[in-house]
Amino acid sequence: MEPLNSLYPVLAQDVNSPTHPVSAMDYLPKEKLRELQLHRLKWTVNYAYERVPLFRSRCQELGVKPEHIKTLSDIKLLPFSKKTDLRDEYPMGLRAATMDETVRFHCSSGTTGKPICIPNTLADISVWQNGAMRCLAMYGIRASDVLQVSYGYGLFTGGLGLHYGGEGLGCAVLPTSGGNTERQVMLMRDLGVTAIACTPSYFLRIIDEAKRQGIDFRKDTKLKHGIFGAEPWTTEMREAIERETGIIAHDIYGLTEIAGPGVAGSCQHSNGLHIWEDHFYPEIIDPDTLEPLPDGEQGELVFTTISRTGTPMIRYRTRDLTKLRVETCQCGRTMRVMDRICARSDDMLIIHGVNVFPGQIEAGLLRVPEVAPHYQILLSSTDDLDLFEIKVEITPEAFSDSVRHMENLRRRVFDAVKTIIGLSPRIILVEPGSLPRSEGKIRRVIDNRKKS
Ligand code: DLL
Repeated sequence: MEPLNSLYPVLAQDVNSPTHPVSAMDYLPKEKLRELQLHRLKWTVNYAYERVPLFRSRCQELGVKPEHIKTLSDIKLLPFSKKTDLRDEYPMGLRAATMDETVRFHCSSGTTGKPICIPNTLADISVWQNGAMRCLAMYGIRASDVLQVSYGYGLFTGGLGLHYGGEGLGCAVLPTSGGNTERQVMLMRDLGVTAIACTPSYFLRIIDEAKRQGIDFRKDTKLKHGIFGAEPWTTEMREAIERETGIIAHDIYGLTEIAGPGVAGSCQHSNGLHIWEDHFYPEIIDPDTLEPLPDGEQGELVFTTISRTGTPMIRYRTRDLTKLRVETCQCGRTMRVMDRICARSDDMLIIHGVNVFPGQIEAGLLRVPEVAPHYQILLSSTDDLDLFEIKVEITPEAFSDSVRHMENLRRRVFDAVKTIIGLSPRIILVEPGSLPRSEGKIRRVIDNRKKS
């Protein structure tokens, strides 16, 4: 008898090929891709103009009409949108779909003020699932994999996004959500989990717990893949995780406003992420002049959703800083690659007049082999002086009672950071396990400086 599963072509094992329905779009010839993007862009602009009053009135202020969009580069005629628009129009001012067409809300809290709320239609959920499935397929994940989803489920998009992606590929999904780390590790081992999806910082917490239980990832688990994102993390962090556990640490990117996890993902050939451009049209702009920048130049990432109907977002300023690569990827996918995102413009710290991103500090710290991937950046002020301190955990093997050894190590950590940022922070080496851990997105910067 024909097995029931064969009715679903996505469950085939050779999913990662140009002929497979999940991955085929990844390889769409460039001219076909541009044609499709233009068609979808025109459709989206017409749709949003008709249904979203704020977009229509902004276009009218600029004297732009949907029929002015004739080529992809005409996108620059359109107005930008920002997180504050979603806040100002809270809860549903940018919604294009009716309540009948809406099937799910996702919200993100942000750090201050009102949350943003994004209504999704069934078609949106399917576009998003498609993005997540294509990422997982690209990582090498198949129907035979057991996928533990340790991103939070709920208003946050991490849990449900990876859940739908995993189920769509036919994986056995273990929806643990975040927290209860002791049980997470037990289930990982007992159910033969082969892939885990969570924030990189939560995975560090899971590594600690596995050590506490005497579990060796290489010998006692079947874990092969980590699907990490939702917060900036550096190449150095990726290497530290891979060294420690023997897994491959893949990068997944997304944001609530545009879909959720699965807007872009890393492939094995580039230390960057393919953007699923058939749904999410990327631009890089100069954040000061707002002018589009050519591929290869670093700036702010802007997305236009070209196949979403619940809340179409047009020229949405993400605040994430990156560049689009000029060269095509060796893997053969035609979808453009962006550099991994190690910084957001709103995370930039100005210390003693110098612009510093936490990722630069992380990169410096993790170049010292004795440093564990746990650190905290502390900023405070006395009188008019900024105090800049970094607390750093070191590995249990490197921790010692010898004052000379520790002072030597402290000096090397200081030099590694100073080389990158050009500033002289006070480095405080702390005991393994003493800094706070996170179950979701971690907060590594504590800025208690007086605001002027
Ligand atoms: O963090 C969606 C997500 C869930 C992505 C799970 C990946 C995995 P938001 O809470 O709306 O959505 O936060 C979006 O998180 O603008 C970036 O600043 C940051 N971010 C997301 N993925 C990455 C990544 C989810 N791979 C914001 N690398 C984005 C760096 C990331 N930053």
